[in-house]
Order: sequence, then C-alpha cells, then structure tokens
Amino acid sequence: MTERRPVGLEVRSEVVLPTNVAPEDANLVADFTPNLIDVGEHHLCPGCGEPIAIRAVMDAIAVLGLADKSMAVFGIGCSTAFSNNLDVEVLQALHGRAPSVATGVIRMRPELAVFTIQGDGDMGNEGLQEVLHAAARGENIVCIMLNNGVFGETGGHLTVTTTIGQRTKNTIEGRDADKHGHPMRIAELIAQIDGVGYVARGAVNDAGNVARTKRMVVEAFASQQAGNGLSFVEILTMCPTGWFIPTEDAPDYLAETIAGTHAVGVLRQEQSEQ
Ligand SMILES: Cc1ncc(C[n+]2csc(CCOP(=O)(O)OP(=O)(O)O)c2C)c(N)n1
Ligand code: SF4
Ligand SMILES: [Mg+2]
Repeated sequence: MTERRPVGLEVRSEVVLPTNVAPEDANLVADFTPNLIDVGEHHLCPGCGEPIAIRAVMDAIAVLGLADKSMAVFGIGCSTAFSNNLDVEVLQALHGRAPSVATGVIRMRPELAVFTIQGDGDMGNEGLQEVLHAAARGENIVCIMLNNGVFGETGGHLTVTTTIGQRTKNTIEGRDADKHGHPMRIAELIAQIDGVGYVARGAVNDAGNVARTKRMVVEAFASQQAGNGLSFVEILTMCPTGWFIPTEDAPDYLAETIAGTHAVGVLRQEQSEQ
C-alpha cells in the first residue's frame, strides 16, 4: 500500500505506542489504550473482535489529528454498546440508516471527518441501499462495516455475508446456497461504484492483520479529508458467541472460514489531485 496523505494533514506518530521495547511500568490496560477510548466497563463478550476494530478507527483518528473534528454515526448491533466508551462525538442512527444520517451531517458540516460504524447485518441486510446510494452520490464520508457473518447481538443468525457452510442459529447444518442463497461480498460491491475514493477489507484475527487494518483506516480517513468521496473499510471481526465456538478458536475460525470468502486487501484507491 502506498503512503499517501492529503496536503496539510499532519501524522502524529508520537501517539503510536512503541512495541519494540519493554514497557517501563506495570502492564495496565489503560497504559496501552488510546486516549480516545475509555477503558471502563462495556457489554461486549470476551474474545469479541469489535473493540479491536473500533480501536483501529480511534487510532487512525488520533494519528491524523482528527479527534476534534470527527463525528461518528453508529448503526445498531453489538458495537453500539461500545460507542459510550469513545471520546468522539457520536450520533445514533436507526437500523441500516447510518450512511443517510452521515450524509446529512457532512452536507451541513463538510469540514468534519464523518464516519459510520455498522455491522454486516445492519449495513448489509437492514440497509444495503443506504450505503450503495451514499457511495454512488460520492458522499464524502468514511463507512466502516464490522463483518462477523452473523447478527451477533440478536443471537447469531445468518446475514448476507455468512459464508457457505458457516453454521449460524438458523443454518445449523451450515449455509447451503440452494436453501439460503449465496453470500454477498460487500466491499467488492462498493468498490465498483463510481464516486468511491477508497475501499479495503481488513481483519483483526492476528497482530499482522490488526496493523494492516489500522493502515487501511488511516488511508480511508486521509482519502475523506482529501475530498475523494466515500471511503469504505470492511473489517472481519471475531464473534465466538454467535459462531458457537470456544473463544480461543475464533481467530483461526475467522481465517479459515470467513476470510476464505471475504479476502483481505485493498480493492480501490483513487489518487488525490492535491
Ligand atoms: C427493524 C429491526 N430489525 C432488526 C432488529 C434486531 N436487531 C438489533 S441489532 C441486530 C443485529 C445486528 O447485527 P449486525 O449488524 O451484524 O451487528 P453485530 O451484532 O453482529 O455486531 C438486530 C437483528 C431490530 N431491533 N429492529
Ligand atoms: S455476540 Fe459476537 S459480536 Fe456481539 S459482543 Fe458477543 S462476540 Fe461480539
Ligand atoms: Mg454482525
């Protein structure tokens, strides 16, 4: 991936914690948590990938110095419960409608770094047309989709991204294309729309993918700040509870099952004219 930033956007490298030296103090969670995340209680399950993905977003905002001009619009899913732990402005949208709410915000306040956070069920099942039309209109927002292949919050049901053979609450024997249809690849769908500035798919199942995903989110916000239209980052996240597997198995399950259909990588990157 090329390093490309809009002119005038300062990268604040000092907020990135060094990982090549041992920490001098005790390893408290708070010591390793970015300033934009409050480490107080939250309601997500142990082993859930969503807080890791959201941390990547907060890190990107901090690295680019966008905290004071950022505005989050959350959809409805497990990640919604984490929005109270973030030190950025947050709006709550109805199911599937976050890109439309974000459209209203960016049109009134075009200088802001407006972004949405939705699950695959919220974005792909409940409101797919919202993000597609926002992309086609070239709305200058960043859309993040946390893809765990299930409606996690409501018990682990099939979504549009559930992979063939994946067990869910209502596909106990595994998704069967003849009975349940084929999975949609949402990032690929959005990448072919004119008016889109940046599209990538990351994952949070291992340290390498987390680091790569952070770079993708930085690129997405940099593209938004350069005015390139809608940026989209899909992030594959673990949901051991909704996948009905032991927590420790979830990272490998993601690699072997979900990522086999939803491949990680950069799908579209428009060059800024600046
Ligand atoms: C109109 C409407 N549809 C569905 C629901 C139930 N509902 C709330 S959150 C949710 C699951 C969202 O799943 P996803 O977006 O994949 O997020 P996850 O929980 O997996 O992170 C559902 C089905 C609802 N409350 N109202
Ligand atoms: S049900 Fe899944 S997505 Fe929801 S908090 Fe638990 S592990 Fe995370
Ligand atoms: Mg989901």
